[in-house]
Amino acid sequence: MALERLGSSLYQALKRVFRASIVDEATVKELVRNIQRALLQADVNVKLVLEISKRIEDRALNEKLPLGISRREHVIKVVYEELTRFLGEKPVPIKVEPGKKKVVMLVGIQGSGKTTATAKLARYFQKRGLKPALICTDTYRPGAFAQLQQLANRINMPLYGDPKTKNPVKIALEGLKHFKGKDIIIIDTAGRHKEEQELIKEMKTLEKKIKPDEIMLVIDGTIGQQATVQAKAFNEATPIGSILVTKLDGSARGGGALSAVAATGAPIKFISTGEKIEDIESFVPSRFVGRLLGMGDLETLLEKVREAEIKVPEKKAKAILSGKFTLTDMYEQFEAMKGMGPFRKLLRMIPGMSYDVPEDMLNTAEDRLEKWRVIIQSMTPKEKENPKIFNSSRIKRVAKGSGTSEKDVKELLKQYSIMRRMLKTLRRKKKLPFFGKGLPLK
Ligand SMILES: Nc1nc2c(ncn2[C@@H]2O[C@H](COP(=O)(O)OP(=O)(O)O)[C@@H](O)[C@H]2O)c(=O)[nH]1
Ligand SMILES: [Mg+2]
Repeated sequence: MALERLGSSLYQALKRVFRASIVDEATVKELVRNIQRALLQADVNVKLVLEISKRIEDRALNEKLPLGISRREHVIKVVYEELTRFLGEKPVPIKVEPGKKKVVMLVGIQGSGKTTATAKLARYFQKRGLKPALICTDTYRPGAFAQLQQLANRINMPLYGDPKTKNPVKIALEGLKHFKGKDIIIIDTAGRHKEEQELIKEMKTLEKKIKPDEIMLVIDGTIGQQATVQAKAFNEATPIGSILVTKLDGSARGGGALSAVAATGAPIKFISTGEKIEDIESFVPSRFVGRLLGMGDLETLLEKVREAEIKVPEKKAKAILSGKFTLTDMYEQFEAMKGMGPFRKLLRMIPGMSYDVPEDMLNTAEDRLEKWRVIIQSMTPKEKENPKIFNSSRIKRVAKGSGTSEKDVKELLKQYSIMRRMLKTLRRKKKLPFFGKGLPLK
């Protein structure tokens, strides 16, 4: 996603907070300035940027700390919450129930991605066990029916249309009759217009005659904050409207488009992030922000950070901080991670780790965790405390004892030195996510 750039600048801004030795007014002000810069680069409207900065700064500096939360955690929480609010309330999902024919009509200016989105939406509901069907009412653009037919065929989706008829309303009404038993019917429209007024007028005519349950405006995300004009006109014109923002993969302006639409109060229900039929997702601001920042859901995040912290006794953590990290410590870390979900997921959720841990190390760690634990169990206390003493006969013995191969043991030892090196780097950066509580990190 091209939004990655926004995500990574926001993340870099937060990272400074993770790393700061103390979190004070200057830290918060610097954070806010960096967030502003990141948002402006993503084409977010200046006024909106000022609004969100003010809220973040006010809350981060003045709000009373919730019980058991450090200033640092609180600042991160505030940023997360304000970005989420910035992208709108959690939209009410389209209620689709088996047998209750829900009719959704897609409108939008030419090239915004309606036809593609029609197929994507159908696929979305199909994957959830529902029976969708499509109607093509684009009688304006030659080849429109063929385009949708091709997409529909790929996902085995029934499609109604008639390239020879010129009357879109007639096709729509016939199609609705044709698809009586379906759960959701998605209507693709022509959208031959290049500007809002005409589009809205056309939409109202269709609305009156076709009477859909919901009208979804498809907005091209690459237009950035300009999306506000369409979204505003649309939101005022129909009470049954929702929004689907497309092409968020191809543009650095996606953040601008999303925030502009959200600011009009129009509910964004879906976003599309690629040309493939599967590239659609329901839009949930909190989830979106979590992913944007590369840190998952906030509640889970804070919870897991604390869990991870509690598992390491302070004395041990201090020893590790002061430079000692043995295989016993590594084993205890593995133990602590057990039952906390996949290693990768856990690391992703910890601030300061999500962009730092090399991908291949995550993969290895996830796959080998169990094997490593068994290998370490087969070592003598001396070996665990001082892995340097490993030679080929010791490796052979441990491999035999643990029912693994010498290659496995060597791999573990290599992994151990990688982890040790990583801890050293983290230590230098003054952020040690696993061993945070009560240490000089706060
Ligand atoms: N990269 C990317 N391209 C998209 C996306 N959605 C649509 N497109 C492309 O945008 C172009 C116009 O899409 P189309 O559905 O025909 O727009 P319509 O005129 O509104 O029906 C096509 O080339 C699509 O492949 C998206 O989310 N990402
Ligand atoms: Mg089309």
